[in-house]
Amino acid sequence: MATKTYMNSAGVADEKIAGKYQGLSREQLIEAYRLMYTSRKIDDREILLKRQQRIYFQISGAGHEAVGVAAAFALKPGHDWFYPYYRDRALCLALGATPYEMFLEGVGAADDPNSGGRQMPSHWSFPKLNVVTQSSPTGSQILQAVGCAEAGRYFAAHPDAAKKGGGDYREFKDVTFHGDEVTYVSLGDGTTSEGEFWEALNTASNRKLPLVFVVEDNEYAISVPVEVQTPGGNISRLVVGFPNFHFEEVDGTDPVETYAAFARAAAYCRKGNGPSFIHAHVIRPYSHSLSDDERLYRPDAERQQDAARDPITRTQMFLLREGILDEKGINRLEKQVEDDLQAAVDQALEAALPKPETVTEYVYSPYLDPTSSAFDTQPAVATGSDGKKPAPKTMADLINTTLRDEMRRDERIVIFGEDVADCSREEYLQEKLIKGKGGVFKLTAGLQAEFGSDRVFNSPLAEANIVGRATGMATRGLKPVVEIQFFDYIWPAMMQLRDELPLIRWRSNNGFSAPAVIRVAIGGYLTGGAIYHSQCGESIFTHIPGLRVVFPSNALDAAGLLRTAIRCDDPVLFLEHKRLYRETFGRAPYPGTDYMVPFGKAQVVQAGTDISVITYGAVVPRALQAAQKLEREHGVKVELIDLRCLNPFDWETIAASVRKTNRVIVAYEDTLSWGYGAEIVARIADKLFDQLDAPVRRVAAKDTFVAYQPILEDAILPQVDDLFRAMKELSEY
Ligand SMILES: Cc1ncc(C[n+]2csc(CCOP(=O)(O)OP(=O)(O)O)c2C)c(N)n1
Ligand SMILES: [Mg+2]
Repeated sequence: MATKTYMNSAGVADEKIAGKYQGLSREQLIEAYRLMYTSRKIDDREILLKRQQRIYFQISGAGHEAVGVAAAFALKPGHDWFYPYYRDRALCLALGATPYEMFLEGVGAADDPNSGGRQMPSHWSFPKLNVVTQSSPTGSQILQAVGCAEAGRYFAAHPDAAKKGGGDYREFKDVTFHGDEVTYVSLGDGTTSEGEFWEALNTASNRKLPLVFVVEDNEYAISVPVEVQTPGGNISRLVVGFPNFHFEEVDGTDPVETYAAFARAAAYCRKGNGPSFIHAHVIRPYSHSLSDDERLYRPDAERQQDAARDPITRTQMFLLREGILDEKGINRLEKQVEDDLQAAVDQALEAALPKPETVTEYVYSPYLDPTSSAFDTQPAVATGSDGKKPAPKTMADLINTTLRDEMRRDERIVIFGEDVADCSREEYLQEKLIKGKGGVFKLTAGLQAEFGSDRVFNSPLAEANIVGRATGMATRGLKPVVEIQFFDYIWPAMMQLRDELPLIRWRSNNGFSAPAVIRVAIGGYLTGGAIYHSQCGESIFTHIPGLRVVFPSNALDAAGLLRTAIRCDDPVLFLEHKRLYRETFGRAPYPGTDYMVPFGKAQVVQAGTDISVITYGAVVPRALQAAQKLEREHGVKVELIDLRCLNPFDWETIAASVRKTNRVIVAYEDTLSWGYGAEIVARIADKLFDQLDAPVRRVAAKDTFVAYQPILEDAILPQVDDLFRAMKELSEY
């Protein structure tokens, strides 16, 4: 097919790559063939090794080799950034990864640079080359690539932000950036059906980001043909409406033409014109993976048609036809590749395997422990000139002030989310026509006005977009502190939250990390909040290894824990109870610019001897009321424990309390069954069985959603009376 280059909407003319072979030298063409052939032969060796059960999975890059080599020739490893997918073996080889490193991943060796035996083969991660750890969910890399491109641009505009800071995560996060860098992201034709692909096009287009999107179109997603995924069967036709893009549609089995397309695309991005989109038509000669047999859904004739376009034979014929290599030269090159691969396989099969006791290494940062005393500081409340202490502030106020002070301290912090900006139409702010919004709960009010629109800005209404971009930014060393407007709407971001953000460090064996903060407004007791503005569900997130989960119940803790979340080196889900934002309970004067509460340290709200009540969030003030009433009316002394942080949680404080009182209730706002309390109760039953004088009780919401009518809401959520009754019953047991 002929390459189609579309004029971009900015009207900038395409870069012409001069000379024969689109500017590639004869040596480069030979090298291209060597890399492509190596890639194919690695696949062949892996297939053999899999059949011999010496590796455990195989997915090939066969048919996609020309695209990878062409891209690598037009881009720069260690300078540009790469979010490839599993078919990009040739890309990684051409960027500088070695066959030995690839075989190490196949055997799952300790020294596998991709993951140290944690990921399947072809899940690339080469920190030295700026190839960022890749996962298995199709398309989840795309929004992260957007965030990566945004980070590069941010550091170019704020070079001081890249400096190593002291006393927080910045000590362990080296930042590199180049003003003309480009981010490469690739995906298959089937993956264009994922919503995150479209969310990424949206932001890349809107922000004119230097991103090269590459769709490697082999016309199949396992057994599903392209016309089922893509209306009309051609993705190029669907995306042309996106402004600011440069588009290329190319025969991706032709390395020379594909190189030219990449060179034009990269030049367009480097100039700052916007993103590029390369649609490369390729083939898939080896079935989807070794677990698939394409003969079940593709007739021979179709497969033969593909085979006629095989990029390996095509390029070999090209070299012969052009007199660049003769048959002898080809044979010599191929023999050399095969000998080298044999040596690499032999070496990889001898490589040391990872030790079982290392499995939990790098779930969290090995450098900075947010439970340590480094994050334990005292409030410093400034007294006014009149000698008076400042007025107590609400949780909402203190979160806002903490964000502001941390942004002043650390230029790497950026804030985005839905409605978090004061006003996206900056001129209204500048002309002082409006006051500005700053979040639906006003938690980010005034931050855009102080720090500017490149540090505080609105995202599109798309939650995966928020978390995916934050992950990419954090990988590069920024500290995104993003907002999910309502916990009830966190679910579109669930793939990013469950399979990406918390896993970046572990799955790359500490090659990369992404310590972002996700602030989420959560919870009910709102009177009228109903089903979709009242949900809890924190246990779904405490169940994710690698994610810290925090849930403060008062203003002082919110300030201290938020500062710890921002300065620490792990991803944090920071849950803010909407009902507590402006509550009278738990107000506090601003505790100063360095106040921190360590993670995993509970607060004993009131000491007692008769029952332990373990809770957190909006149940804390309710349990306190019930406990006070119980003491007043029945003389029962409740020890009330506010966990404050749910992962990690403070087992020592719980255990000490249960040893003292021998009776325990775990109370939480979420639905009773399978909730956060289940884990705490199970631990108590397991570890403290002989300390108990009564069954371990839970008080929680009914197993339903929160209803709109206040009578129903009251009946569903745990109330002071429910807590009182349970405490009284247990004290009498
Ligand atoms: C979110 C998600 N859904 C399903 C899968 C299973 N799966 C793996 S690859 C694949 C097909 C991908 O097709 P395409 O994007 O065209 O890439 P190709 O393999 O053809 O290069 C599917 C369905 C997955 N990995 N992730
Ligand atoms: Mg495909």
